[in-house]
Amino acid sequence: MNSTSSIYLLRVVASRYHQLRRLWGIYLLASGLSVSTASSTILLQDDFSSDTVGGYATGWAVTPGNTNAQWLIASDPTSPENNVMTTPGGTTRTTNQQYRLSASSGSVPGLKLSFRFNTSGVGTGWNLRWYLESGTLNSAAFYTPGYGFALSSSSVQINSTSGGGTSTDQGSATIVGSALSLAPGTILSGWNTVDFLWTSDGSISTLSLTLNGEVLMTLTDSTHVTPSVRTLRVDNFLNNSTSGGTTGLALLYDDFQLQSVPEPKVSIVLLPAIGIGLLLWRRRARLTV
Ligand SMILES: [Ca+2]
Repeated sequence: MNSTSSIYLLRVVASRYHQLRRLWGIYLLASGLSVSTASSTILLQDDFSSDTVGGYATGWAVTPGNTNAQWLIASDPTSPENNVMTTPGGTTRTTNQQYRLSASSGSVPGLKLSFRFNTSGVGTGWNLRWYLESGTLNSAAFYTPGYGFALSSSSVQINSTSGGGTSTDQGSATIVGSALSLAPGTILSGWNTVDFLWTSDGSISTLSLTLNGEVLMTLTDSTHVTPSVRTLRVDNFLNNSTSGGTTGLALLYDDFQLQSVPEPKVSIVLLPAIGIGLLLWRRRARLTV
């Protein structure tokens, strides 16, 4: 581009500032829409419809070294024909870990874990912790790099997991940012829907936890900037005050979906070129009328 055309372009941009802003807004909107409609790859999904009530959930297992009972399939108390997965429950105090290996996602721009949970049988003495980890577990207390979240009836936090590089390094989970107190009633008495999103632009990760359609927590972290997952892992804690049946005092889970998602900022790099191109096309079209 020579100096004359450069000056011409600057004049066009200056004279069409408001149009350019509008085009920018339109493109941002289109970019946002493209994120939600761009192809996502489902890495894992499970609604337990092919499992048998009273049996084990296919593909789910007790974390190695954990002595607690494996989770079972139960009927949804609000919709008996629907199969759900339930923690053992029914004991005074239960800590329990389960995991499910998925096919390796490789390195992807983002990961999204979604599921439903129901705490109607466990009062307020519970918490659940879900992690997307890049390694495989070989011990009940063995973490590998990734991110996850912890949720209770009164608080939420996002965690970074790290370490786990050798069989003698059990790794750890640490809080990223601060824990957030939840107002009473935030956790619904029936089914709740969780979406945990981990995206990265290559230099920083953005983590977001959504509960029942409302974002509870969003933060950024640079500990891990390449989303990948090999292990979907959960730790539960139940502090039941009375004994109960298998489904009476247990956390219930259903409708798991883990997908790789596109990184939302990629398409925005094209914005200036397309915006100016549209502007020049409009100006040329107007001058040639
Ligand atoms: Ca189901």
